[in-house]
Amino acid sequence: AQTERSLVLVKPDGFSRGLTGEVLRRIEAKGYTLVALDVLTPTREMLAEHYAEHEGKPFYEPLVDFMSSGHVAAVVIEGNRCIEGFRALAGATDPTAALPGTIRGDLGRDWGRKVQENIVHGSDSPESAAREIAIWFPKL
Ligand code: YYY
Ligand code: MG
Repeated sequence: AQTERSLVLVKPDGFSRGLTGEVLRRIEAKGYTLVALDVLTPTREMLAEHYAEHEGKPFYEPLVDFMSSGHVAAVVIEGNRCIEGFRALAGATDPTAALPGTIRGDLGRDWGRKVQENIVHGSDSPESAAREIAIWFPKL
């Protein structure tokens, strides 16, 4: 009953820095299963759906610009409580404040740009996971 899926993205900063393997390594080392993988440059339309909850916020337009600026790796992971578990692996949104030991804390920093580039996205609830997986993997 607790088996869940979560949508993970390696964002353009993480992908271009060659950190996709490191992110997948941490997910697999934690014990979660990879269910689907894709590499693509997301369209602004996809990102508008994905980030609908943030529309109108000051960081929204820079976020869509950044996320559509290059390749991302989209991944569906599976395992009991993997939504909470991956958020713990990812660490806090702000990579400067994210604790060492987390993906953002170990691998991220403030680059002085308009939006926080923080390497990964992870769904935050079962409802968002289902909604997001349908956007990135419509055939799943
Ligand atoms: O779920 P999480 O990625 O940790 O943060 P959200 O609050 O959902 O924000 C999505 C995305 O937007 C975040 O990863 C970076 C960016 N962002 C930002 O640039 N500045 C903020 N004050 C809040 C979020
Ligand atoms: Mg979020």
